[in-house]
Amino acid sequence: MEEAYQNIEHDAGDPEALDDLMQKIADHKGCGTSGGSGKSSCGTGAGANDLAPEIWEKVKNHPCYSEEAHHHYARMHVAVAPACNIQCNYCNRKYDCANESRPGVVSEKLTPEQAAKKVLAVASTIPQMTVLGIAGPGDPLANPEKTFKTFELISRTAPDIKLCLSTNGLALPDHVDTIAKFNVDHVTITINMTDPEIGAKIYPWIFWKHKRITGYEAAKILTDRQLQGLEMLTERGILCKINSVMIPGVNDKHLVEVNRAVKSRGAFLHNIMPLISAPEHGTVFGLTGQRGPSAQELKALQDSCEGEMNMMRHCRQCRADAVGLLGEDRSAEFTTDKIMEMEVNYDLESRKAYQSKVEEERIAKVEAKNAELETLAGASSDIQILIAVATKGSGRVNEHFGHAKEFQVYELSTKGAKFVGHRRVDLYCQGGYGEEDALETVIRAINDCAAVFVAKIGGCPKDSLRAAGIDPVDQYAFEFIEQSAIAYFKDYLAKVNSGEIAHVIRGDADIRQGAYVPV
Ligand code: CLF
Ligand code: SF4
Repeated sequence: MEEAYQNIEHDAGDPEALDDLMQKIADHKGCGTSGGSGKSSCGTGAGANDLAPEIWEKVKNHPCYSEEAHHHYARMHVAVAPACNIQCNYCNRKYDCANESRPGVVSEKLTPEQAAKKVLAVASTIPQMTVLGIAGPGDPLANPEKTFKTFELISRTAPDIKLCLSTNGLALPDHVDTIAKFNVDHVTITINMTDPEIGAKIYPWIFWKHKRITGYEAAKILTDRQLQGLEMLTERGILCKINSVMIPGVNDKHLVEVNRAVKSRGAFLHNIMPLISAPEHGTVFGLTGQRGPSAQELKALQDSCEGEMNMMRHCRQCRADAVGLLGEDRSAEFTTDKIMEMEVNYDLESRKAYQSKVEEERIAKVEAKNAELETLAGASSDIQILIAVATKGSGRVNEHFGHAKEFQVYELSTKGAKFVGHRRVDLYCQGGYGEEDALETVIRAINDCAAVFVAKIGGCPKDSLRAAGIDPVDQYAFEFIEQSAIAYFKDYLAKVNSGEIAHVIRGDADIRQGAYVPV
């Protein structure tokens, strides 16, 4: 297998450049620990002026590594890796890898050659698709031939696409050199524990050195291999993101320790995701009634870890064959049948031209936000509110309430508008009429928000939202989200200060647990 990879040049750069980059990543580790304004200069929300240029170059159009980028750039996954070498209690083999995906079956598994064709077809149709990830449906490194063959084909035919990998980490130390050789410079490791006692409650077994190992011993091997793999990757200047599944009563408190352990080993980002668990998924946790966290439980844990390290909060737990912006799924447009009939016209120049338009929009968005933020300068208040936003991308309020499949959630304060999560919902509008049951689930999903920003909304849902204490806001239709949110907050504060409205502390909200049904 190794010989097949020899023809790919390892382009990690000269040793001095690598040292320099590693130093910058190491410096990055320091942010957030000393308090003050340094905190805001790292993590997914960071912009061009906040990160070392080399790191910014790596993350600026990666939708998972940059929250800001995820409004504009898309990723795709190719499902070339069916086998797995461990068992997680939140995974049912019939379903996507739950580490990286919603509980929905992968439509079809691909050969590396089919995957390479699919990447070209998507790249020529979606010019803002910048990242190719392999994330299952099993573990990519339990299928190394298929995974690296796919990377080899794509790095030859579509060299502008970043390569990304997600793994449970058991086999990681054996493949770090190959990962570096293929210029895969973004690797996600799912680490749910560093304490094998806790690990034994999450992983019934691992398959290691041709043997099935269970219990404490299995979890000990897994955690040792995960942390070893992380250290090896960061030593080589490869950006690492850690995904952790928050399982209330099992590892929720322990994840603060996990956060410290991965931070100290140079991880760039930590993504704490909610366990999604329902009996219909057929998982151990689903069948035993293990619940997932509420929206506020998840946010509280993410906030508590943010003192150590910035957190990814925009993960959509996507399918192993997902295509598109993180909040959308266009995989049904790119089935193998359709791809085989497609005329593929992979044109690097037109991709670049499109992306430079995206950059112009992105700069305009940041300028608009900063200008609005200046008008808040000097304002002093402890009040914070959450708002929900209906958007289909580009950082604008551009989705109708009834068409929203998810809402993005922003926290507003005198510091500005900060993205803190998203909530998947059932469609309210079903073929032209409003679905009242769906409206109830939407309200439960955004119950912790003071307002919902939409491009358009009908009279009935408006009344129901108001009755639930949520302000339906359509005055910012098609405007930039953050600029609008800051303007709204300024107005909100003025009304509270004048006594026109009372500031109300909102309650908790639901994270959707049911199986995802693509529409
Ligand atoms: Fe895919 Fe993962 Fe790469 Fe992103 S997903 S392999 S880093 S390109 Fe992203 Fe999807 Fe969350 Fe993963 S939103 S599940 S974090
Ligand atoms: Fe499932 Fe992924 Fe866990 Fe393997 S690593 S058992 S595919 S969730």
